[in-house]
Amino acid sequence: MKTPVTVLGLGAMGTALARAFLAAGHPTTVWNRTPGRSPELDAARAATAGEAIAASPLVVVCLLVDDTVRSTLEGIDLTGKTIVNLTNSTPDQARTTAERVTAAGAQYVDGGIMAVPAMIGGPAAFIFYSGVPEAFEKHRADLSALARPEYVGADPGLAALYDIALLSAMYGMFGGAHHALALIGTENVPAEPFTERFLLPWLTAMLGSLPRIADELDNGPSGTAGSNLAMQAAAYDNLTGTSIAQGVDPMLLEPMGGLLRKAVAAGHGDADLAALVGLLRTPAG
Ligand code: FVH
Repeated sequence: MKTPVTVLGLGAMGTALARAFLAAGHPTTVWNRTPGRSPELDAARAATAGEAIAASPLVVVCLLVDDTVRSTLEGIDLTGKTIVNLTNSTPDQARTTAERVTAAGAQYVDGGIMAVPAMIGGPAAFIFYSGVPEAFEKHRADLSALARPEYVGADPGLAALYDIALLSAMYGMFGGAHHALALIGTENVPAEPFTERFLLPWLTAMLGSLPRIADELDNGPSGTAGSNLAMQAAAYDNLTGTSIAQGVDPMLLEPMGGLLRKAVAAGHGDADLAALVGLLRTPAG
């Protein structure tokens, strides 16, 4: 028999998680603050979070924001449970929730979902986990019903750090793409062919340089920069200038221009893009 699981939260993501557990044959109990959500799920319905938690050794929590996780679990006896919290959190929030959950008798594993609801249970989805290693290993196979599990360490804050790093990269990428689409839109260039023929191939080619940047960060520079920062800083003025001339807000472009100028002023004009990473770290970071 498959491990019974409880899912707290039946928003878009919680519903997808419950559906994946059900499809994998797990006896599944669900609870949602507002009753009646996702009536199509063939799961046991609990009237309270406490009743839902009592039903299963493995409890997956997926609510909107972190503080609601703590208020939902407040006062409930969690003895012997494994709490897997897949709610978006900061590393510090995850550590605080881990302390509270541990004090209430459970083992805590935090998670960061790298998927949208439609991807859950499919091959491209993965989830970062961190926290009590024994609890994760005990439920690794159960959690595999949701997405490929990627355990990143015992510190409960690590999964959130990995998650937020990838989300930051995604928003930066979409920010650039959105700016490009706004720019070509000023001359009524249709978005679809531009995206298919130029934007996607260009971004894909540029993403190919990420392993070289990572290698330089880990092992130091190797050879002369093909596209040095002084050249890039000089050309960057044309990006912001064109944006303003075409009536597109340069708000998404400006931070990178500022960072390039800072790098050149700090003597990194001959360096490659990897040199920018160190400049992003504040003294306390
Ligand atoms: N959907 C996505 O694409 C992303 C993918 C990556 C992971 N995120 C994170 O997953 C968390 C849940 O997201 P969601 O998409 O399920 O969000 P909603 O559909 O808006 O559902 C929110 C649920 O949270 C419940 N809730 C809200 N406030 C409270 C509260 N004070 N006490 C108890 N439950 C609460 C809400 O319940 P209700 O409004 O129906 O009563 C929903 O069940 C999130 O961290 C994403 O960042 C999703």
